[in-house]
Amino acid sequence: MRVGVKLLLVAVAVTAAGAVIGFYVSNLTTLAGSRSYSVPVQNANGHPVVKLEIQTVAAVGPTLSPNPDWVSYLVKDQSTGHWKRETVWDLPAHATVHVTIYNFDGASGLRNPYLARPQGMVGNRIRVDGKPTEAIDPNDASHTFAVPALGLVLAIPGVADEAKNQCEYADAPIGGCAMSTAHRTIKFTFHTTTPGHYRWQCFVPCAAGWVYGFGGPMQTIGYMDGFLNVKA
Ligand SMILES: [Cu+2]
Repeated sequence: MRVGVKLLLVAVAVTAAGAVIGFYVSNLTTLAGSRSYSVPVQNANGHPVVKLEIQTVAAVGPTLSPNPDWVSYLVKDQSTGHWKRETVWDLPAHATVHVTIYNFDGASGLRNPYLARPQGMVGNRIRVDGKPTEAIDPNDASHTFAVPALGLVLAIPGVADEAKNQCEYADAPIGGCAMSTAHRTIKFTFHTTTPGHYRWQCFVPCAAGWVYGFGGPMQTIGYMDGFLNVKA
C-alpha cells in the first residue's frame, strides 16, 4: 500500500474513533441528565437567602436509578423532606446560599491535595461535624463540591471504614440515606453572583469500578456533576 493511502486510512480511523468517543461522552452528559430543582427562596430585608441540603451516597440504590450501584449527590426537596437524584439547581442571583452536605460515603482520597483547603465560601472555611475547618487531610476526602466559575471548592471528608451502622445505599421511604446511619456533616455559606449556567462537579475519582475512578457517575449529570442555574 502506498504511504498516502495508509495515512488516509489512519486519518479515517482516528476521525471515526473520535466521533464514537464524542457520542459516548455527550450521551453520558446530556441524555442521562437531570431535571432541575428550584430551591425555595427566603427573603431577608430584600436579600435572597437559600437553604440547600445535599447528600452524598455511596450507591443510589434500586429506587432512584437504573444504575443502583452508582455513587451520587442527592438534593432534599424542602417541601416534602424527600431526597431526589437531581443535580441541576435553580438559585437566585446575588443570593446567600447556606449549604449542608451530609456525606454517607467512605474516603477515596484526593489526587490533588491542593483541593483539601476549602476556598471560595464565606471565610474560606467549612464546618465539619460542627468544627471550623481550614483544611482536611487529603487522604480523608470522599468527594469534592466545586464550582470552578465561582472559585468555590471544598473536599468532603468520608465516613471512617470501621464506622458502625453504615448506609449501603440510598432508598425509600425518604429517598436518601437515613440520618440514623453513619455520616459526616459539612456546612458552609457562599454567594451566587450574576445570572448564568454554572457547572459544578466532584473531582475525587470516586467512581469505583471505572477506569481511574473517573468514568460512569463521575461524568454523568444527575450523579457527581450538575449545574447551578443562577437566575435574575
Ligand atoms: Cu465524588
